Amino acid sequence: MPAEGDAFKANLICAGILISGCSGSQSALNPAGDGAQQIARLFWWMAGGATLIWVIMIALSIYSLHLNPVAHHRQKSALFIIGGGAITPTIILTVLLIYGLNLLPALLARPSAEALRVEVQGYQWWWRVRYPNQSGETIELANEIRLPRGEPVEFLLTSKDVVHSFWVPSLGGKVDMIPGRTTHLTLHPVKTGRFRGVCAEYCGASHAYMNFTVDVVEKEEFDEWLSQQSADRDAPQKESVKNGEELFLLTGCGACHTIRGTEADGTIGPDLTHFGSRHSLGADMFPNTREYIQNWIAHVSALKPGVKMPEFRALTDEESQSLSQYLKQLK
Ligand code: HEC
Ligand SMILES: [Cu+2]
Repeated sequence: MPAEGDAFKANLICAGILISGCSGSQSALNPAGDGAQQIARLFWWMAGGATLIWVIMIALSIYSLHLNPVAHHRQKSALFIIGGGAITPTIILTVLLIYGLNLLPALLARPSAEALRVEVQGYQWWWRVRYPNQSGETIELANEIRLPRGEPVEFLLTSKDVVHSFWVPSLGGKVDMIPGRTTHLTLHPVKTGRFRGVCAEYCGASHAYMNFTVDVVEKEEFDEWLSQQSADRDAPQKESVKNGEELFLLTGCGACHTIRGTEADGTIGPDLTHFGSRHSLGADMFPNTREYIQNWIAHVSALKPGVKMPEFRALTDEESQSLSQYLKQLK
């Protein structure tokens, strides 16, 4: 039997671990967007209501233990049971329901026609992202999203295979991505920072590795980023980069990946035009470093279960190194 002090310490550590889940870049209780703030408020009201009911129930249980076990007045007991067991919970739940339903119109409202609209398509197990750029073209990115602070942005969501769900807990609610349908979600970020998005609907072996990041930045920074991402890849100057690009095309990577400005125009996998500027590799699974990219190319099935990219074990070390070097400099 552990001493009482040890038990207290263990409780304290557990509580600390639980509470630490309430902060950080993926917490609905640490809101950085309009929708998330309203959802967090609803959560706190519900938690408050539940605590109140819990306290009353415990108090009544303790009180009942001290009652004299003799026959009680029938009518009074019936009143107590119906009042406490049916009427009170109905009133509390109805108030919470009305409060919750009241939030819906604002959460579901679609922004004006001028608002930024971003298309996101879910795939097993990554995200295709399309932005309209300043000159009215649609550009394609993957696995990372950037948003200007202080503006509502509408997401048009769909899936290319199974049902996924798009959720950035710090910014707003979650919405299913359904094959053959387009669903809508409006996010209105109010704080800058990096937030984490997840797939919130079990979608197969690597469901847990289907994540993305959302960077909320000031409007000027956003515009600059978008115009940089709209450009084709920089034409290779150095010999090593030229070789890397040639190898990329020769190896057949271009059958599935697009690199704008080259012949690679595949659409099965993520667009890699500016892959080197992403923070992560494999839908927020690994840091985007040369070592991880090299490993990814040679052993991808061991790294991400069920991944829809073949591994290229036949490549020599020099070749996969050259490819990773090439991909890393695609800023
Ligand atoms: C049959 C299609 C296919 C081929 C061929 C292919 N890939 Fe992929 N690739 C994919 C898919 C699908 C993904 C997304 C995997 C995931 O994250 O679940 C991917 C992901 C990647 C990523 C990570 C992208 C990101 O945003 O995180 C890199 C880098 C990559 N591939 C490089 C290559 C290279 C280099 C080659 C050639 C040696 C290649 N791929 C060949 C389908 C392919
Ligand atoms: Cu998914």
